[in-house]
Amino acid sequence: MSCSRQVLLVPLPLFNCTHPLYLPLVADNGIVVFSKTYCPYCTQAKKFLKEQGVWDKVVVVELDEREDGDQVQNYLHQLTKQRTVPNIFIAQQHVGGCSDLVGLDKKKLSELLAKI
Ligand SMILES: N[C@@H](CCC(=O)N[C@@H](CS)C(=O)NCC(=O)O)C(=O)O
Repeated sequence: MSCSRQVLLVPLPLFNCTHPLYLPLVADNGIVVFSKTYCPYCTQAKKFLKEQGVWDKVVVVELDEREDGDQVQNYLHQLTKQRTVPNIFIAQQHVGGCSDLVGLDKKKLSELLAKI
């Protein structure tokens, strides 16, 4: 699966601010998926988002392709208490991983997607 919008080496404000929305990538984009290229759950989450017709709103950050991937993953862990990928945000809200995304109640998913 190709990623329509790959963001590589975007500077993220690591360790210097605890406010979630200070993560500008999350603040500025409808859907952000922190991912790893080889991760099957990430592939499944991307497929699900494509099926929802919102792929043009998705920014994917492949942590295994970034020099600062470990730092970003540690930061996400601090921020969300989740260490695994995919780590997904929709409309600035932390959704969780793939199982959380695909398990979202249809109404809740529609409400979130209506905000982006
Ligand atoms: N239940 C999780 C499973 C995610 C998961 O196990 N991801 C693996 C990669 S495939 C992971 O993050 N492993 C730790 C790591 O890569 O640092 C989900 O649905 O997202």
